Amino acid sequence: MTRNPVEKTSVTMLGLGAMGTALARTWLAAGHPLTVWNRTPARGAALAAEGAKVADSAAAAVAANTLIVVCLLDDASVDEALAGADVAGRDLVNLTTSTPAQARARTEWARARGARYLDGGIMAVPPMIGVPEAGGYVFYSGSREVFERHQEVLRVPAGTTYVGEDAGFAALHDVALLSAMYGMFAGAAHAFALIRKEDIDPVSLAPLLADWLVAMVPAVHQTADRLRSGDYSKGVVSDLAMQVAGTPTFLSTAEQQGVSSELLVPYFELMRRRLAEGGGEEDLTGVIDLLVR
Ligand code: FVH
Repeated sequence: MTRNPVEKTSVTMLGLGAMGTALARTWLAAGHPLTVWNRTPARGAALAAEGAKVADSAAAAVAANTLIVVCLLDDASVDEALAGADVAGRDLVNLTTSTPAQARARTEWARARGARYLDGGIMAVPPMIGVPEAGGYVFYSGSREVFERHQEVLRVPAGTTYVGEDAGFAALHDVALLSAMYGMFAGAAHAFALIRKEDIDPVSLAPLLADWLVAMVPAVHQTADRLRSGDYSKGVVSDLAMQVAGTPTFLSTAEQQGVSSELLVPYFELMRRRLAEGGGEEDLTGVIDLLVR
């Protein structure tokens, strides 16, 4: 049974951590009959009070419905949780953070057991779930059939962005975006470190920093266009030769401020290598080719 009288799809949710609980709540609130399971049963109590059925095993939760959503700590916990479950005939949607290789292997795992598989990468934190204006969404990849069949249900907690039939692509997009985010956080950390010992209020730097980062964001579109065309020099405003010439200023300033330059040095080193290879008239796009082994 996967439909109730008002045609809301029944959902099974495996994993009631911070994210699983947030997801589960949105389906309950939207009127979807919900069966939940969590390794530590106490975490299901609040959802039971809100109307969820609590299964006493992952196998029982999987047996209850066709649509099975999994949101556990990592790929190993998915293995452990599903070890005794019969997933044949199920639509398995796995929102556990994994690597592309783990997602592809999980597709084969599901296929061998007669299940259809859709992988997901969540671009949101729990408070953004069920709050459309927060802008959170989930990358999906793998079975297009599963995605299209359940799109309405999957859209309840957060937006959906399908990125292809290769099950590894959702994880790859997820990790790509989060990697860029860590680069941005690293740059911001260095900026705050530079002013840390001065009479400059971090709160006054913050809006300047945020506005500057936003002003630089369109550069990612130029980078993408250059990667596609293969021409890294056309229309370049700030060329690599000029930028490398400026790097000693950044390193000396860090030194004078008593700040480690360990976050900057690896990137500057790549810029220097690309310049040495003859990329002086390019922008920074050539660094990407040095990273790809
Ligand atoms: N929370 C966040 O900010 C991020 C946002 C982006 C996506 N991530 C990913 O979502 C997955 C789940 O994250 P979470 O926030 O729900 O994580 P926890 O609150 O730590 O809950 C972990 C759940 O996993 C269960 N679990 C752990 N190990 C096992 C196992 N061996 N067998 C069965 N279940 C396991 C754990 O159960 P319990 O400790 O309560 O018994 C929780 O249900 C994750 O991939 C993030 O990267 C969240």
